[in-house]
Amino acid sequence: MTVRTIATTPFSDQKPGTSGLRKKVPVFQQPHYLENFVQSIFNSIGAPTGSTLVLGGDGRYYNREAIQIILKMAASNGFGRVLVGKGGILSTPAASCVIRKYKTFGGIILSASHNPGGPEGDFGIKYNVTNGGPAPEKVTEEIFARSKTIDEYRILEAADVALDQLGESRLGDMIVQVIDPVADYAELMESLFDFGAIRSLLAGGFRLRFDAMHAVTGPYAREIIEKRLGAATGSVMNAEPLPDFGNGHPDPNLTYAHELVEIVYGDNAPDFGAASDGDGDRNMILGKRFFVTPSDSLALLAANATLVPGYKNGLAGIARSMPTSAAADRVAQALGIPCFETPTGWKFFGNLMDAGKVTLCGEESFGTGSDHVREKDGLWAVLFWLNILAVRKQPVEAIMHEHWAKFGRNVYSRHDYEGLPTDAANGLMQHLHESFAELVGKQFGDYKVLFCDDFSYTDPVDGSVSTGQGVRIGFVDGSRIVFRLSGTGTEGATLRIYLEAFEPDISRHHLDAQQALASLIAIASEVSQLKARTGRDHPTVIT
Ligand code: G16
Repeated sequence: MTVRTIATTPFSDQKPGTSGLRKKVPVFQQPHYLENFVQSIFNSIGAPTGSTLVLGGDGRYYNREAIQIILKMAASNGFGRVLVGKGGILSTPAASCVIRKYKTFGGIILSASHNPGGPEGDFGIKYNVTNGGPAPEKVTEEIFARSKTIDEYRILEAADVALDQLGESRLGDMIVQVIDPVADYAELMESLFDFGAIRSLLAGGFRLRFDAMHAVTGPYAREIIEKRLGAATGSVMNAEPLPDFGNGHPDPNLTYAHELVEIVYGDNAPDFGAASDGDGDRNMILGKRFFVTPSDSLALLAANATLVPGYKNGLAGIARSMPTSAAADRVAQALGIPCFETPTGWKFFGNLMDAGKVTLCGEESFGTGSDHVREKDGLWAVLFWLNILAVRKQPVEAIMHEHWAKFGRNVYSRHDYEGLPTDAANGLMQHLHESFAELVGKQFGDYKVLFCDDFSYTDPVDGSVSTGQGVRIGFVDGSRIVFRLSGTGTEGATLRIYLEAFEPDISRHHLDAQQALASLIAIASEVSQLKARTGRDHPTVIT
């Protein structure tokens, strides 16, 4: 086997977004495209010779081919061992778990998360650092810088590695160890949650449906929910991971997980419903005909954490992304613990967790997690809920209403406008920036604007500063509208409008969020000149 050094020229578009580099499959299939990016990762991370790397992906189209290329490049870049999930599979939280457990020199995860897959769909790649979390901005910037000057990459000339049986093989001087993608993760879950209590809940007739959306969590959920916890066979639906996710859009929200939503809102609805995304780090939680917003879910988990063995000693603190509602802040205040507000992106939580400042983290984008790994974790959130339900023995809706009665309700919704022309979306954001001075003090019906800004964050641990993280319009009564462009899309631009109003009045807690937020929705559209600039007056997705 010989190492070949291949001459190449840079691609100008290899800037990682909110979570790694995501592009259409045909972009990644261009000669040298994937190789350039992988070599840029290796060139910038400086792994000592003989280091171990974790490698796996969500099984989407091009996963297997990419794994073979990366293995051959790792073997010619000095790695001593690669732990690769069987069949090339590792969910994002499981990869984080394996990196931490075996103290590897980070890992490469192949996924475009919730974006659709298939030959014309999306593919993605990201590097996670040694703490198991997504690379921080200074690392992704370095990777991008290297990608702009790259002139060669190294790859071993060798036959493909067999990925479908467990065990070790050699690739040049490097060992490839094919591992069970589920085992380490399942063991970690058993150490955090009271599996006995959840087993009794399920044995007592509690019914659930978990929608794996033909993505990576199928094998994990079958093993944990059906096999170890004893849920009825078939409780996990769409459990077979498929390269094109069965032509679906593996985004666990009310629009794209409609099959599950119909079951949970239908006759004979189960007591609990949940879904996860392409790579298993997102979650959606549903009760019988009831949707729990991700912001409320974070607050509820925090308020009930001591009911769960892994968190019985309480929480050090909570962190949430800026557009996530302040429901968790109210819980933190009641518990007397700090609550941090970070930019969007799980990478911003890593330092806070490593420094022991926070235990739970969450984002409105269907992400919840804790310091057990350094990624958000879909199945973990589902098990956390099941553990709480097993202890409290009340329906999801009743638990949520009790929570609101105690803390008040942060009524919340996000409106997404997908596939906008990039110029129109940038123009809209620019217009908002230019309106700051004029907006402050302005009255819109019952709402008076208190402040406008573009969110920036100084990391309290390393002092790094991140600017331009989303336009905020804050009102005198504490309500908020936030505008942000998505950093994970691959087609045009996606505008996200986040709406939040605090409702202390218990007699209004049953109101539908869209109704309760109607005035703010109208204000958002007016101040951004939405219709005139985008031609749209209705969101693609409402959550
Ligand atoms: C990624 C990040 C999340 C972030 C989300 C936001 O999620 O890991 O931390 O909240 O993107 O996406 P956008 O920029 O589109 O609003 P995932 O699940 O896609 O990896």
